Amino acid sequence: MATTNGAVENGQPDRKSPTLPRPVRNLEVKFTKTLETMDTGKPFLHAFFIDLEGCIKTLRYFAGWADKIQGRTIPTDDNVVCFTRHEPIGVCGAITPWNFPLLMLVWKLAPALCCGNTVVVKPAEQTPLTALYLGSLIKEVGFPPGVVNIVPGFGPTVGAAISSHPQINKIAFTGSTEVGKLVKEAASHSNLKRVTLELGGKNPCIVCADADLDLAVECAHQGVFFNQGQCCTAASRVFVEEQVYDEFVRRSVEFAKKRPIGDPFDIRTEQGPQIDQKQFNKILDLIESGKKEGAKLEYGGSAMEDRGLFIKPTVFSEVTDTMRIAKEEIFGPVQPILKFKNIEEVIKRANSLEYGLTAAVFTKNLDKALKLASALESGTVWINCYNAIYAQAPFGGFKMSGNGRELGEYALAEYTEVKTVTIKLDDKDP
Ligand code: NAD
Ligand code: NW8
Repeated sequence: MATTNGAVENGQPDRKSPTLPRPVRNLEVKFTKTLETMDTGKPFLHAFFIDLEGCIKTLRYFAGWADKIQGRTIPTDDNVVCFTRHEPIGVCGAITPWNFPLLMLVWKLAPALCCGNTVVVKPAEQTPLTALYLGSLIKEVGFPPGVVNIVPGFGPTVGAAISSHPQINKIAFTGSTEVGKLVKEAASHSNLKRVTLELGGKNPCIVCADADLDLAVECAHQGVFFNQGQCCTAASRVFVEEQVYDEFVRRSVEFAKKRPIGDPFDIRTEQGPQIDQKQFNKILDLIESGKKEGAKLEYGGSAMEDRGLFIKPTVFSEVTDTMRIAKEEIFGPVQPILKFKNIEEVIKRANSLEYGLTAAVFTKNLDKALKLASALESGTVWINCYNAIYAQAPFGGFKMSGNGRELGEYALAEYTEVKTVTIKLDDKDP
């Protein structure tokens, strides 16, 4: 058992806190989630149970890898000893977004450090607080100076300087496709630094007629509205089989109506404000396009009249593939629901965009589930669940949703260079 001051008892270290007494640690946990809510407007309980929990799980997972980064010995047809070393890449840049400020940073920081790299981090200009606070904790626990460097600033200045820096050997970026292209371009024009990108998605969520409809409605609802809709994984194209379409729409509207919106520090709140005026305007513009292009507005469709950057949970039915709301990343609380007739058709439509981050399938039929899991062009396919993200499982995009993988053992490959060492042995008998 661990003691309250984090000391070792019965030979078991207190894994939660190797250095700090528990009362201090609890204060820090509280402070971190408070900062994230202040900075993003995301509900306090989400900041605590999802963002902060996710950070802790990711750090623990990669801490476990730190003494297990090892190469291989390779047999050849020659008289040599051949082995590989998995060496650190060196200085790694990280440019992070505002939707999960600390979590996206930790997804980059943890694998970078456990592979022996140093890191230069630029948090999003909208949300620098938790990164800076983490910096103060890193200093306090005694990291050597220069291992983690936090440089807040704007994209075109600090972000561009990191992307084009000749002595930064790798960059990990999460954000828009547009800026992802700029980062890759700057990397190409400078030193061909390694680039991993985690960009957006227009993620299909496919609900078959044989699905558990209660489960599908709730997962699709949380899948699109979670984090004010500001998720790269947002279920922003819900394809529902025609037999259950009307019932699915009806129940989805019921869910949207009940979604508690308001003060992010109120523990009942599920939805806070959007991140800023620019995103708010973009979402309202897309909602207007949906109305104009003939989608049926089932619920919401506007900002909350009495408050700042809050947008009503919005549900559109009768959405077709050519509408802007079915093609563009909305990054807001808007659920477009489309109808499909058969599996071959929905596979084709789901795969028709250049995005390929995640997909979800709701069905009780195992054959159908596995067929869809292999046919869908995305880095993740969730079957009968949503946002099931684990530190152990790789996460990343097919096609224009990104390059490379974060999390899991696969992430280690993005933070190491493989060196082959070959030793010629003496051919004479010893
Ligand atoms: P963005 O891509 O501009 O911002 C992400 C990060 O990139 C920030 O840290 C920003 O400062 C930095 N950046 C901006 N310009 C840069 C440059 N020239 N060089 C290097 N770094 C630069 O995202 P945004 O403008 O805040 O949001 C726009 C859209 O991006 C959203 O509507 C959404 O569709 C998408 N987005 C996706 C994610 C995601 O998780 N994949 C996160 C945020 C936004
Ligand atoms: C890292 C993250 C998680 C985790 C749990 C629950 C709901 C939503 C998300 C989530 C380690 C372990 C667990 C989520 C997080 C980021 C994005 C979208 C969804 N992550 N979670 Cl971009």
